[in-house]
Amino acid sequence: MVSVGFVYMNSGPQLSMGVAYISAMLKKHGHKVTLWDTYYTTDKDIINQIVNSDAEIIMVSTNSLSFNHAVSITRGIKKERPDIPIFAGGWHTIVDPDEMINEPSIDLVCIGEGEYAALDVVNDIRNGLKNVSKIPNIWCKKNGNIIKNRPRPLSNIDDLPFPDRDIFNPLSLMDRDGKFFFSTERGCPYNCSYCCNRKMIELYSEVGSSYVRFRSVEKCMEELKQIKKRWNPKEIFFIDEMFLISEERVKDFCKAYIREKIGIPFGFMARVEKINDGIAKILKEAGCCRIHFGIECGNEEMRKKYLNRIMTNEQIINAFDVCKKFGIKTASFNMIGLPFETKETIRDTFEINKRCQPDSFQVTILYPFKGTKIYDTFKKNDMLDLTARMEETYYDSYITKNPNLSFSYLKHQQVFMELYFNYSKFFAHLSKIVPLGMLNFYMRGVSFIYKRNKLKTLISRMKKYLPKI
Ligand code: B12
Ligand code: SF4
Repeated sequence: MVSVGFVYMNSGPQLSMGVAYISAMLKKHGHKVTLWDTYYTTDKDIINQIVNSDAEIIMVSTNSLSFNHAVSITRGIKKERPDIPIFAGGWHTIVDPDEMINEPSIDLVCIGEGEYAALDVVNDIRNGLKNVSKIPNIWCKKNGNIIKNRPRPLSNIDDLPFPDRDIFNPLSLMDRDGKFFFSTERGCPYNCSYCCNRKMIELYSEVGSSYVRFRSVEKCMEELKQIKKRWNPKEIFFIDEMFLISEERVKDFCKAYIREKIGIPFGFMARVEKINDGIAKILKEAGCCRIHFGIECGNEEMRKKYLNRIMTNEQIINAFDVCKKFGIKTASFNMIGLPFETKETIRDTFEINKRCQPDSFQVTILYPFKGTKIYDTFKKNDMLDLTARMEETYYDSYITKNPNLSFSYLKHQQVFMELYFNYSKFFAHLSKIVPLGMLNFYMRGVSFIYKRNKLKTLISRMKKYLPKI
């Protein structure tokens, strides 16, 4: 048995499905896993506790936004305990493994999915990590050199043990609205320019593996029944990139959901092209209560040119109408601050949402991640400002410069739209008295206060107690 310390860079109180799967795999093979979660513990406490623990290896899971924070923790640990190997994985390692392995406090990185790679590394600990330079998916340092092993062909997700939710703080198991995360699939076949998914597709095509993989309906039902018995959540949310990829599978899934009497309302994210009356009816009968759609940008041309999202406004409107018809709630996800965005294209995003009337709405200022096509577009056009503000969520990070629009204009439009659509009935009444342009102008004061982090967090926490207007 090896004692593993896992540091999870958590910007919200949310579990990481990746950490949960890796922990399950390690525990299944007799290892001990202790989690340190940055949402609940200060860096100082994490470092102190780890250096005084029995951990024989430290694993760190970080995305790109929390990379700097992760490094400040790994450096703190390395300073006190240079003898403990530090092993990093997660999305920043996937999009920029070079930056990760060149960080002096990191000894090993995992360039893709981690369950089997982590197991091989942990099994090699007692051997003094002599074999790591041969473990697929692992990059490591040896005698001053960096060894870059090939990717490991992808596994069948049905062969993995069910994710270990027990290592997390129970508050992380559900989001603020009580949605319990569940995974039925991995990967997505689309190629949106701002999505890191492409990195995984490219990585695994090198070894002939398809990144898009499904769990069998039987395995999903078995895990769902366990979850129902143990936690009985009021809603399940499938965190799959693409729950609706295969209509046939969704039909089988829904039939089984009814047959096995799971009975918990569920929701998921989907592409608008994938919804129609037939599938919506089946979903509704099985208990589907909400679908999250990415509209992203209301201007068709811009959506296609810069985001590589090839869908029409008509398809978007139809998806929202179909959901409304079947009583399925909708959420709309949007981005502003696209390359060469103008006031008019932001207005298009506003208008399409006004037409779609989502039940909930989110708009972020586009944050281009390294390794994505849109990052290259911003870079090529000298529209990146890497000295700019970076926080651990993309709601508060902004690293682009737009030739047409200032940051404060974008921020104001973000806040205006968030308030307008999340309190749409109130604003619909108000805009009968005050013209929309004027309303938008007078909201500047509100958005200035709202964008101060503390107030924003407070409002989002209070949201669930506020009456829906
Ligand atoms: C569902 C989802 C969410 C959910 C649940 C997230 C969760 N923590 O599980 C919610 C909505 C909460 C969410 C939030 C965020 N997300 Co998100 N999310 C996803 C999505 C669609 C699926 C994630 C998933 O569950 N995958 C399946 C699991 C099994 O895989 P995994 O978590 O990647 O873990 C595997 C590997 O990464 C690796 N691994 C991970 N950690 C480690 C550690 C070690 C030591 C090793 C060896 C391996 C390893 O092994 C794991 C198992 O194979 C991905 C897109 C995608 N393609 O994955 C985006 C994605 C991961 N999210 C992203 C982002 C940016 C965020 C936020 C920062 C957004 C924000 N709020 O600003 C937050 C951060 C959340 C946090 N807790 O800190 C980006 C990350 C980009 C990047 N370069 O960093 C992605 C890739 C989307 C994108 N833009 O392309 N997200
Ligand atoms: S549809 Fe979603 S998951 Fe798929 S590539 Fe586009 S943004 Fe990524």
